[in-house]
Amino acid sequence: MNRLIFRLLTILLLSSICTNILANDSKPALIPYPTSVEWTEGSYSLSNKTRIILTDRSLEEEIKFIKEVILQESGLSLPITSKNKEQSIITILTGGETDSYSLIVNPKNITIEASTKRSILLATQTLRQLIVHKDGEIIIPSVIINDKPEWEWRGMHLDVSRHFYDKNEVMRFLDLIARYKFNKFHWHLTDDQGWRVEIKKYPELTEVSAWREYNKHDLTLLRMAEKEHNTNYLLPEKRLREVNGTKQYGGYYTQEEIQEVVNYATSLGIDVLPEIDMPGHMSGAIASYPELSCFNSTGWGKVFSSPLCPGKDKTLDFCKDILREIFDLFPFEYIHLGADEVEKINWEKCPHCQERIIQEGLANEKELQSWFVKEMENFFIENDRKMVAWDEVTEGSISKTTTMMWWRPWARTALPIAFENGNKVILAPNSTNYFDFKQHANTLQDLYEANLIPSYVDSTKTDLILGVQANIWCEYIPSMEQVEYMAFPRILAFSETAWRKEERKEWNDFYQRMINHFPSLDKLGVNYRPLDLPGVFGVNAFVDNTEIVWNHPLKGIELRYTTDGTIPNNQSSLYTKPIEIDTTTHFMIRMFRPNGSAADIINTIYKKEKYRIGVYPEVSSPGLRCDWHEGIFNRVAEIEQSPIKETYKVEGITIPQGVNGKRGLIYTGYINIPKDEIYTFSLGSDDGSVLYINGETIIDNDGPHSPITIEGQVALAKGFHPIKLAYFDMNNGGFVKLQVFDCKGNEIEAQYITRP
Ligand code: TNX
Repeated sequence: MNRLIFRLLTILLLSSICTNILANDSKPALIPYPTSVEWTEGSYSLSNKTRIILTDRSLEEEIKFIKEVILQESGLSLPITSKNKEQSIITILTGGETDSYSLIVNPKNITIEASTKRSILLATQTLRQLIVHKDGEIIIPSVIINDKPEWEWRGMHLDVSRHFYDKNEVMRFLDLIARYKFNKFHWHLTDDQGWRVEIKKYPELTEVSAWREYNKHDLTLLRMAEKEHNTNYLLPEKRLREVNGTKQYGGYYTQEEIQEVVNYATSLGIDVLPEIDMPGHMSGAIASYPELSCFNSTGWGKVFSSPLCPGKDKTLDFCKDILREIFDLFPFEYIHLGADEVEKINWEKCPHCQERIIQEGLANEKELQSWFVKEMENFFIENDRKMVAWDEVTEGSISKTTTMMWWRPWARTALPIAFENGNKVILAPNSTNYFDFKQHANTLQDLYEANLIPSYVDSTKTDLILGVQANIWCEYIPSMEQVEYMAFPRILAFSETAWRKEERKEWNDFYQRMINHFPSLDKLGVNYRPLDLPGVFGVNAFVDNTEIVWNHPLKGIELRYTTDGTIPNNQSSLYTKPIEIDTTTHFMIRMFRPNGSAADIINTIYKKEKYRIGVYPEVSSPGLRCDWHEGIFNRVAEIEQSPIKETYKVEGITIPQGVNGKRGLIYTGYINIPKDEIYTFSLGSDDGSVLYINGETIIDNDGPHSPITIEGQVALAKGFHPIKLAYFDMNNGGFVKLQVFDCKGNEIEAQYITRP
C-alpha cells in the first residue's frame, strides 16, 4: 500500500472511530442489507488479543485491507499472523459466484468465506458496519451472513469535466462508494467544458483545454453562492490560474495521478470506467485542435456543441491516439466512448463529411455517426477492449458487441432495440438515477422504490442487463462538498437497488437503517443532505391559531429560522420548542449538521385561512371529466389553447386508455370533503401539472420536468369543492399522481363527482 493511500486511510481513521450506533432492535444497521442475516447468541469482543490470520500469501493485500478497516473503526492495530488460533479472523477463498461471501461471527472467531479476492473486500465492508462500541467495549454481534449481489455492475459516475475535483477528492469519493459495495466508477473525463486527462501526444489538451474563463454556469453558481449564503457553490480558488493577466479556471490529472487513482480503486475492489466522450461533447479538445472540427472552430448547433469532423482522417487518428493512451492507463476491460447528444448540423454542410457518406455508402448523417462509432469500436476490439456507449447508439445501426448505457427513459425504443440485437445493457435512467437532479424533487423514496426495468421490455431478455448505475453530472456542482450533498444519502438508497433483489426491498425498513448510518457519515465529515423536515410544506394552512412542531428525524440537526425574509445563519433563532402563531407567517428554516455546517434552507409559509365553503350540486354523477388536448406543451396554460381531441369519464386522476404521449389533460369536477379540516394535497407529475381548488392554485408543479412531487395544504369545509387539475407530458413517458391526506397525515381516498 503506498504512502498516500496510507495517509488517506489515516485521515479517515482519525475521523471515523466510534461510528456505528445500534439500530432499534439493538443490531447494527446494515446497508446494503445482505441476502440473509441470522443473528445468533452472544458477540465477539474485538481487542488487541485478536489476530488476523494469513495462511494464503496470495491474499496479502486483502488481509491488509481487513486490518485497515478494523483500525479505522476501532483504533486497534491488529497483528497479522500465519498461525490459526482462537480469537482470530480467518479468511478462506471458496470459489463460486462472483462477489458472494459469507461472514460468520461467534464469540470465538470471525470467519470470512469468500468466492473471490474481491468478495473479501465486500465482506470486510459488512464487517465494518457490524463493529459496535458499547460500554467501553468493541464488539461484533454474533451473526451468520450469506450474501451476494443482485447486479454484477454496481456503478457510480462522476463528471469531472464541468468542474474539476483533484485526485484526493476522487479517492475519498471512491472510499465512500466502496463502503456501500459499489464496484464500478465511471469517470467522465472529457466534455465541452474541460479536458481532464493528460495525453502525452497532445499536450495542449491539458495545457489549454483543461482551462476556461468563467462560463455562464460558473457565473450562475457564484450568484447562487451569494444569494443562498452557500459556500458549496463557490468555485474553489485553488482551481484558478492566471495567463497573460486573465483568470482561468480548471485543472487536470497527470497520467501518474490517474494511475494512483486506478490503483486505489483496485485496492477497494472498484473498476474504473473512463469516458472519453466523442464525437460530440468535444469542444474542450476542439478549442486546442480546431482543425478536428468541420469548420475549424468550436461552436454550438441548435442544442448541443459542434462535434468532431468524422470526414477527416486526421480526426480518426487523433481519437485513436488518445484511446491508445487511455487503454494503457486503464486496465478495466470496458471503456466508455460517450457518443451521446451529437449535433449533426455541421456534418450536413461539411464537404469532408459528405464525401465520407458517399465513400462509405451511408444513408445520412445518423449513419455517419454509427460509422464513426463502429470505427472506434473496431479499434477497441483490436486492443481487447469492450466499448460502452450511451443509448443514442441505438438511433443508427448498432454493432452486437456494444454495451449500451440507458439514460433516457423517454427513448422507449432503446432497450427493445438493444435486447433484440443482443447488446448488454446498463440501466441509468435519468428519471431517478441522476444525482445532479434536485433531491427535494427526486425524492429518496422514489429512488429507493424505482423499478429500473420498464414494464414494456421483454422480460425474457433481461439477462442482458449487466447492472445499474447512478450518475452525477456537475454543471452546477463546483465543489466536492456539493457532490457529497447531492450524492448522500442517495448513495445509501441506491446501493440497495444495486445489491438487493427488488422484491426484498422495503422503504420503512430501509429508512430506519439509513437513519442509523448518519452518525458514521458525520464522523467522516460527509456533507450530506439532511433528510426532509416532515410535515413542512411550501404552504401550511391553519385556522385561528396553531402550534408549529418541527421534528427532524436526525439527532443533532439544529434548526435555525428567521421570519423577516433573511437567510438564517448560525446566530438566528434556534428552534427548541413548539412555536405558537396566530397570523400568517413566512419562515426561512436552515438546517445545521452536528459539525455546524449549514445545509438546506426551507422556505415555507404558515398561512392563516378560513375554511372554504363547500357546495352541493343538485345533479351529478360519480367521477371526473377528463379532456385530452393532443399536443406538445410547455406550460399547463397552453393546454386549453389547443382543441379537445377526446373527453373521458374517470374515477380519479388516472390517464385514460387510448391517450398517447402528446397529452395535455384537464380534469374537472368536485372533490367530496368529508369534514372541516386542513387537507394536504400531494401532486407528482412528469412533466408539468397544476392543481386548483375553488379556482385557487393549490399546487404549482408546472413546466417540462422529470418526476417532481409537491405538497400543499388548504383549509376546506365539509361539502363538495370544485377541483381542476391540468397536466401535460412532452411525449417522453410521464405520469400524474394526486394524493390527499387528512390533518393526521393519513391518506384518504378522494371521491369525485361531476355535473353533467
Ligand atoms: C445529459 S447523460 C447528459 C449530460 C448532462 C446531463 C445533465 C448524457 C449522456 N448526457 O451531458 O450533463 O444530461 O443531467
